[in-house]
Formats: sequence, structure tokens, C-alpha cells
Amino acid sequence: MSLAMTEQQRRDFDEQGYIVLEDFFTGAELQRLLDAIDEVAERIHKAKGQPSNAPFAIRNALAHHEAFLDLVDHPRILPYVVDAIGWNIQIRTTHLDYRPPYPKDLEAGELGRGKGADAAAGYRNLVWHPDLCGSYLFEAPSLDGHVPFMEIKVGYYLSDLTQHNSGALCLVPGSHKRKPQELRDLDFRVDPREMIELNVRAGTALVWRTAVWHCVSPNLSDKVRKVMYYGYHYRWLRPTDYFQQDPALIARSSPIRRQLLGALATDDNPMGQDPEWEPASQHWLPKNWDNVPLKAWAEERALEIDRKMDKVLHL
Ligand SMILES: O=C(O)CCC(=O)C(=O)O
Repeated sequence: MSLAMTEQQRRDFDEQGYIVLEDFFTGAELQRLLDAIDEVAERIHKAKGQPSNAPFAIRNALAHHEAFLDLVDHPRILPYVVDAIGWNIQIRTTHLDYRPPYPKDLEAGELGRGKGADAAAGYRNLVWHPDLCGSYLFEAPSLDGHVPFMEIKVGYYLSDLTQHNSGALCLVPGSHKRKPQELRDLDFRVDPREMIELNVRAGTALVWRTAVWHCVSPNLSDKVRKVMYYGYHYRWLRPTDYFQQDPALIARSSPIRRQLLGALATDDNPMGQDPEWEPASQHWLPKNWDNVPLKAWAEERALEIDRKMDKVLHL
């Protein structure tokens, strides 16, 4: 049962590896996020003693501003997230990329090669890559060299990226079905006919399998690139951005948000009633489903959709 994805979106997500949600944000939501980014940028530049046109990225972005935190369980994205990866999930990473226009005399390196004057100047010419499969990560569990399905990200494009070379995400559609070794054999050079540059308007969201090969075009526009990513993966994997979120943040969060923030129940016996026979690490087997409330949320929503469809059929 799909909570939000249409059949076409499901096909695109499976075959191409992504779906684009244009005009995802209302004007007020977008403005709140842009104001938050400006506020955080000022703070970061000040803390680092950098000028306001310095590029930067932050991880665990959700902890940097309430507006960023609220995207974790945004009510319009959560159904897509659950359709894409299920309810047994938590946040792996949240990040903000703030990339001002290149200075006039800065030459862009070759797309997706991770090299060049821009990379050297801190503008991160990202090498073409699928996530979660550096040569030291997740090589062994793969039976046939493909990247196992472990996570999705939601990308939020908050500045205008409609122009060629404005810092847009570049993707190779369908490449989640290809082996990362192929990309290495290509020496990280992708045939331009196989890629797309995601030239989207401010306010667009992207739900994507991060095993899709991707990189970023240089920002030769006159606008700051403002982009955020929210990575969701299974609860039995480990997050990258945190061991544990701030306990005060957990305490003031709703149950679903607590799950997404990776909080485990604080019951007195964390390994279950019979740890010898049936050890029950809460990453694997919650003793109490209330500790994984996204399950009930998803089931209730599916029932509601069923009921609505039933009503329509019996009109
Ligand atoms: O900044 C971007 O658009 C791409 C970031 C990226 O490579 C990633 O999220 O894995």
C-alpha cells in the first residue's frame, strides 16, 4: 500500500532511482528555511573567522536550527519516506551545503573528478560517487558487487538551480543498478549523455536512492547554492552524524521524532527478558512497538487510505 507515491513515482524510484517533487514547500516554509540558513551561515562564518562569501557545509544540521529540525518529520515528506524505505528507520545524516558563486577568476575543475582549482579553494568538486560505498565501506556484504539498498535521502533545493552550472546535483539515472567498480574502472568519468543536471526551482524536493551515482555542478551563477539533505536508513545500521542526539532534544521531541533521532527506549532491561536465549537489542527487536511509533503511524495511514478507497468504490 502506497502512502504517497503514485504508481509512476514508484516506477521512477525503482528504475531511475529518484523522484522530483516540484514546489514542495509553501512560500512561508521556504522563507523560514532561507532565514534559518542565513542565520546559521552568519554564525558559522563568525565562528570560523571567515568572510560571508566562504563556502561551508555542516553535518547533523538538524541540531543547528529549529527550522532544520522540523524537516526530519515534515508531514508531507514522511509518507514518501515510508513508501521509499519503510518505517523501521532513523536519521543517518542531515547536511547543509552553502556554496556561494565562484569568484570570477576561479576555474571549475572537470565535473565529478574531485580535482581542480575549485576543489583546492574549498568549493568541493565532488567526485562521482554512490553513497555508502567507499572502498572501505560495505564492500564485503555485497554478493555481486552491487550496493545493497540501505538508505534514501531527501534533497531540499532551497535556492534557484535552474541555470546550467549553478551548483545543481548531477545524477546518472538508473545507476543504483550498476556496480561501483564500473565507476572506478571509468576513472570516475561519466559519459555526459548518461547524466542529468537537476536544474530545479527553489522549493523542490528530491526523494532518491543514494546508491545512484551523483556529483555537483560548479556554481558559476550569481546566487548562493543552498541545499539540504536528510538521509534515512534502517535502525539496525549506525548513523554517521551522531552517537546519540542531545538528550534535551530527545526529551522535548514527539515519539515519532524520537525514533527518527535514533533514540532507544530507556527500559530497565535493554537486552530483553531472556538475553541468553533471545537477546533483544533494541536496534533489532523492540520489546514494545511504542518505541518504533512510525510503524503504527504507517499502518493507521494505510487503513485510512483503504477506508477512503472503499468509500469511493461504494458511492
Ligand atoms: O551537495 C550535493 O548536492 C550532493 C551531496 C552528496 O554528495 C551527498 O549527499 O551524498
